[in-house]
Amino acid sequence: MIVDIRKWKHVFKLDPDRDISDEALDRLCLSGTDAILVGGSSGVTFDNTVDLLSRIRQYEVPVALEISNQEAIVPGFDLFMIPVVLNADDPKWIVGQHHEALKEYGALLNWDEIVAEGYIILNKDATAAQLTAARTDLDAKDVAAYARMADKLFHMSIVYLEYSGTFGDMELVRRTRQVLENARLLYGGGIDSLEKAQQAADAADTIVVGNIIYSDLEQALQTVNVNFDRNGR
Ligand code: 1GP
Repeated sequence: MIVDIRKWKHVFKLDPDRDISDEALDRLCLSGTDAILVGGSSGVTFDNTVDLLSRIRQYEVPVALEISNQEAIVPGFDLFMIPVVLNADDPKWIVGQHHEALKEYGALLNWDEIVAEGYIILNKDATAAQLTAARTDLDAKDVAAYARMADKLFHMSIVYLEYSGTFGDMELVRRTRQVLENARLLYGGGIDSLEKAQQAADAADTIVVGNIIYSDLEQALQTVNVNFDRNGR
């Protein structure tokens, strides 16, 4: 399946390391979301990723893998998303892991199925922030500079503002989106209601809904009803 991420507005992110019932998965996959993104910051293995992929594959919804470790690269996804953490202090998360993976698999990859994501992690308490030693104390100008770096310097198709676990600063999200010319702005973090989904949708191009799936499925499903026509793109 050829996947066009430019059409994605709403995405559910599922963590292979967390349990989800068949019934919940059924409702998520049939919800009308644009895609399911599989990924997590810890405990992601080849086995739990294969298991989740095979369950999602019973549905027509596009499914992408956000690769966070080399051992959990599972073939068969529609798209592979590679985070490059622009504000990581540990270079392993900017180019180090990528270098290792390309040494191993570089000649085998189908580049049409791969996109780089310029990640900017902004919640200092998020597991991903700690893992990558991200510098999260950034103002709007800092974030804009990283966003332009991803968009104009590195020609990445995605800039991902990651507030995982907390709802972010929507004014900063809006301002960041304004500096992008080609890249799509994904926002993720703390969307736990339709109201917050709408605020994020008014500021970003695509919203990513994660944790609430596991704590309040009904609220998570509500977020699909967000209206994207209000943000002028
Ligand atoms: C996590 O950006 C996603 O990578 C979504 O964040 O889990 O806080 O919804 P939440």
